[in-house]
Parts: sequence; structure tokens; C-alpha cells
Amino acid sequence: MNLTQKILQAHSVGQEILPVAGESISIRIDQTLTQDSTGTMAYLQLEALEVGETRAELSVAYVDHNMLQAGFESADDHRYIQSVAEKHQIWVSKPGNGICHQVHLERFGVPGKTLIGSDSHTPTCGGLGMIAIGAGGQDVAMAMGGHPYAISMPAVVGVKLEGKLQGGVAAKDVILEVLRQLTVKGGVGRVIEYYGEGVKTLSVPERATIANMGAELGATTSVFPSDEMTKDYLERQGRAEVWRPLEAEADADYDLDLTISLTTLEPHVAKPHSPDNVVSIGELLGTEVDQVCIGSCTNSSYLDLMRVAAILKGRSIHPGISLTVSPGSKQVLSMIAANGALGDILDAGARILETGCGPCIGMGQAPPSEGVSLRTFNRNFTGRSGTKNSFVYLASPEIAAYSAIQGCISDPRELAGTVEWNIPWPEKFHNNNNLLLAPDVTKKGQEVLRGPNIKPFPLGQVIGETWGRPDTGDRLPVIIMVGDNITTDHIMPSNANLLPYRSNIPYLAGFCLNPCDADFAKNAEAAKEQFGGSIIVGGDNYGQGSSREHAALTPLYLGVKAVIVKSFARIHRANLINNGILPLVFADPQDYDGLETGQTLVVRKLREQLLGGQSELVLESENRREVKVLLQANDFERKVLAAGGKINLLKG
Ligand code: MIC
Ligand code: SF4
Repeated sequence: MNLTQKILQAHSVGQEILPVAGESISIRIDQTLTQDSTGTMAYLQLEALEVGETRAELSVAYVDHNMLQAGFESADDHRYIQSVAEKHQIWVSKPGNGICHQVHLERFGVPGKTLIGSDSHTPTCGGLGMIAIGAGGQDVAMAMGGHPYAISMPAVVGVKLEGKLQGGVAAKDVILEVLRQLTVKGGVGRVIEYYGEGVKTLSVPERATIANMGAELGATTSVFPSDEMTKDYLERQGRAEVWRPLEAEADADYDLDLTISLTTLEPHVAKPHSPDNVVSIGELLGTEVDQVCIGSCTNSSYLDLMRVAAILKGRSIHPGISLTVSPGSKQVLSMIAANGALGDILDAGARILETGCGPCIGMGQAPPSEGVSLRTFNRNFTGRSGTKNSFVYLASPEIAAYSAIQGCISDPRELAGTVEWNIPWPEKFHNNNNLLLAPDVTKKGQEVLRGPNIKPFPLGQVIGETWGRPDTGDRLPVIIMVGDNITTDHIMPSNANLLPYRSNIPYLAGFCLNPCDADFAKNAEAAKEQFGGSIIVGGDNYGQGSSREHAALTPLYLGVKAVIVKSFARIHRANLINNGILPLVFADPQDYDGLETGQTLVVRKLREQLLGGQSELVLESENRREVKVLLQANDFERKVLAAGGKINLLKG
């Protein structure tokens, strides 16, 4: 068995033999995490499900995304999260303590355990040898209720790493190379497992960078062995006792094999507007840059910022550049403050932002119009930076720091001999945990504090014999046709103006699919009024990116009953089902071309077919043309859909 199979086997519920790839497997979840921007909804759902005290071994509620507090909304959400978490005996990581994935790696991750989190970059802890999976808030709430988590048994891609990275080449370049080869769809239905001699040369934070951006491949997760490096990291974090060795069996098989030579790897950059639009740095040398942003859950570790400091030390940023640095955690910030590296960064002209997601989620630092921004982040989708016509490039902290000095994209290998790439590890990482609140029994069952911005969330409707209304012939109109790789940032944009409303679905709904069609919400409401609902049609990999359940809840609020696409991204598909929206896939992708906006479709005997396990449904258009669609769902998912969502089903 490979490592993925070993951990899944050890956590499998009710199945002694692992199913074949693609079939459903239920796993026991040891740990859960939430962050604030998906967390408010997850906890509202936890309350609706009447879950009570968390039954996971460990649950943590982080506040790291929505930190600006430009009005009362975010502060109210933070207070809600803290009080509801305390009530349910969940750890609280307060604003300022750091980005959930970075802190989880430092303080909580345990090799061989399972973790699900309401954030798509939860796989970061795969760097510690965990099976860590991003999920919608409802699934995380269910795991806190002690329910197993169901996934499709993944195929496993084995990535063999050989050799050792050269100075100026970073872990980020490894994952950009994997993205170049596999693309943003290449990981769907797969786990990416790393092995080989090269792994031993990578520290835990470097492995975490690689595992983190496996999310951009659409992968279920990524995983590294747990070895001496892992032990060393945990010892320095003061957590030696949780270490255990873990690796694939010597003769383990993989469904797909890749080999990457770390020794000959070049620095890479992902060009606008997709993380898989990757080229070698040589193609971009000299590209002028306006803004450089260093940070995010991908690249804000102690190691990353020490390398940045080493490059910036004694130098100054280019006059045309704005450089921001957001440390990943309070631990990282206090350590670079204490050892003087922060001073080197400041002296060079950087603007220090608070520890949190910051510009990665569009919380400030929108680039200038048509500006070029070079970021160490993981996503460069159009508009995510807050400036629709900007050009965002993704690269390593080394490239970012050196380019900030030069004013244009530059190759850090030029610094050979002037910069020490080997960063000595601290004897012990600094651990002041006063922003990390352990569960306190005296708070069990306490009153939950809600602000006026927290609005009830919509619930789906029980599915009947058809999806429409008799007076309009049971038909529903297609209200939008979108193309391939539509992200959840398109479906439910996030920026400094919208993030404060993550617990207010009625307000957010007005912005649903706005980047694709500014009239979407208006048209959906009109269709809801006239037909009782509507249909979204899309291409391949629909719903890639963030785990935000809002990308299902806002269409639900607007009356969307079905989404028909060529293929789905994993988390979004699960979120649609959990909220009672039918996820349908064209049996013949060419049928996409036969559809157009405004056309209406009808399906007969829907409930019967749904509960009867029918996998192919026939939709009929006005001109009696048939469109065959697949409903790929297991028995439980069918019951969830029929009930109009998981909460309806479980609450009877
Ligand atoms: C993101 O990177 O898009 C986020 C913000 O972390 C999301 C969660 C969210 O939308 O709140 C994610 O990746 O899941
Ligand atoms: Fe935060 Fe960005 Fe990481 Fe999402 S990708 S968790 S917004 S830092």
C-alpha cells in the first residue's frame, strides 16, 4: 500500500478492504478546523444540526481571513465564532494568531491523523503526513458531530522527488512544476503523494508549501511521509510526542507516476490568470512589476521570511515597487522580530501587514489599474486581487523579494554567493499561545453572541416529481452559460467589501456570478418568480478553487435548482448536494453547444429516478430535443438531494 491507502485504511469506517478508485469511502475524522469566512456559516449549520459538543479529537476555530473590521460586521462575526466555539468546546485561534493552515502545522497537526477543514488549503498539513482535506462548512459541522466523512476513493499519483534544490530554487517551484504538468484539473479525484530521496532534503514548511498548492490541482489532498525531518520539526515545536514514522510500503504502486529532479529544477512563475499557466522564469525576466506581496498560507513560514530577509538585508526595494509582507503566524512574526530579520525587511522598504490572509483574499492591497502584481500566494484568478484588470503572477518568496529590489521579474540565482540560502533552524520555535484559547468547560453551553449581520441561511426544498411548476409546464430556464474552469471566486466573489457579509446570504446573493454576468442575480430572481427556479450551465472543472459554501448557498437563495456542466470540482459538487442543488454532468459534452440562455428544460419522474438510483436523466427542451445528463451520486447523496439538503434530511 502507498501512504495514502495506509492512512485511509486505518480510518475507514465499515469497509475492511479499500474500495477501488472512484467508489465511495467513509473515513473517521480525527481533527477539524474552520476559518472565519466559512466558519460563521459552518457554525450556524452546526447549531442547526444540534451537534452539541465537538466529538472530534480536536477542533479549532481560526479567525484569519476577515480582519479589517471596517464596520461592526466582522467584529460581530469574530465574537459569534468565539462564543459558539467555546460553547461547543472547540479551540479558538484569535485574530492575530495567524493563518489557519500555518498555525495548524505549528501547533496541532499529527502525522497519520485525518483532518477536514472548511478551507480548500487544509491539505497544507499533508506536509506533516496527515490526510488533510478541504470541505464545505456543513461537512465540517458533521465531522464535529462525530459523523464519518465520505469521499470518492482517490486514485494516487506518486511523485518521486530526486536530488536537492539549488540555491534560489524553492518548494514553490516544485509545486508550480507539478501544476505545469498536471494542470488545474489534473488532481481531481486524486491524492498527490510525494516520496523518494529528494523528500528527505525538504523541511516540513517546504513540504507544506507543496501540499498546500495541491489544492490548485483540484486534488483531494497531498501527502508526504513522516520521517526524521518531521520529527525534528515537531521537536523544535515542543511536540515531539506526537511524532511517528510513516511511509509507503517499499513496493507500493501508484495510479500515475511522475518524477521531478530537484537538482535541475528551475525557478518557475505562474502567469495570469491561472495557477497552472506556468513557465520557467527565463521567459519572464525583465517583466516590470508594480507590486510584490509576500505571505499567504503557501509561503509565510519562518523559513520563507528568513530567506526574504536574507535577500533584502542591506538592500532597498525599487522606487516603483510597493512591497508587502504578511507573516503566517504570531510565532513567525515574533521570531523574526526577535532575531532582527524583521528589521532587515523593514529597512528595505517593506510594508508589514498583520498575520492573516490579507491581500490573498482581497483584503486590501488591490493593485493599481492594469498593474502587475507578483505574489507568493496560490491563486491568481481574474479579479481576486480586487482589481479586475490587474495581472497577477505567482512565484516563490525568493523570486518575489529579489524582484522587489530589481523592479522587474528577476532570477534569484543571480544572488549566488551574496546570500546564504541555508537558514539555520531555531533550537526551539517561540511558543506564546495567549491568542490560542483551549476549550474551557465552564463555557460549555454558554450563550452565543450574535450581531445583526448574521442572517438565517436558506434551506433547499424537497425534490418532487419534477423541478418546475405546473403552470409553466414544469420547465426551468437556463439563465447563464459559462465556460471551463469557472472558480468559486466567479460564483461568489470575495473582497474587502463582500467578506464582511459571509453570514448574510441575502446580501451576498446580489453578487452571485457577477463577474460572469452582472445581471445574473436579477435574472435568477425573475426566473424564480416566473418559473419557480432556474438552471446554471457550465463547462469543465466548474467550481474549482475555494471551498466556500456561499457558492452553493447564494444560487440556492436565488432559486437555482440544478447545475449542468461538463465536469465538477470536488468540493463544490459536495456543497451543491449538501444544499439540495442537483449537480448534473452532460452525458455527451457536445450537448453543451446545443443549449443557450433562455431555453427551458423539463425532467419527468425526478424524485422516482433520484431515489431509484437512476444515473442517467433525460431532459427535454422546448423543441423536444433530448439532453442526457448523468447524476453521479451514491444512495446517501440521493437521499440528501431528495430532502433538499443535508440539514433537512438529518433533522427529519
Ligand atoms: C480562499 O483562498 O479562497 C479562501 C478564502 O481561503 C477559501 C475559503 C473562503 O472562501 O472563505 C478557500 O480556499 O476555501
Ligand atoms: Fe487565506 Fe489565501 Fe490561504 Fe485562502 S489561500 S487560506 S485566503 S492565505
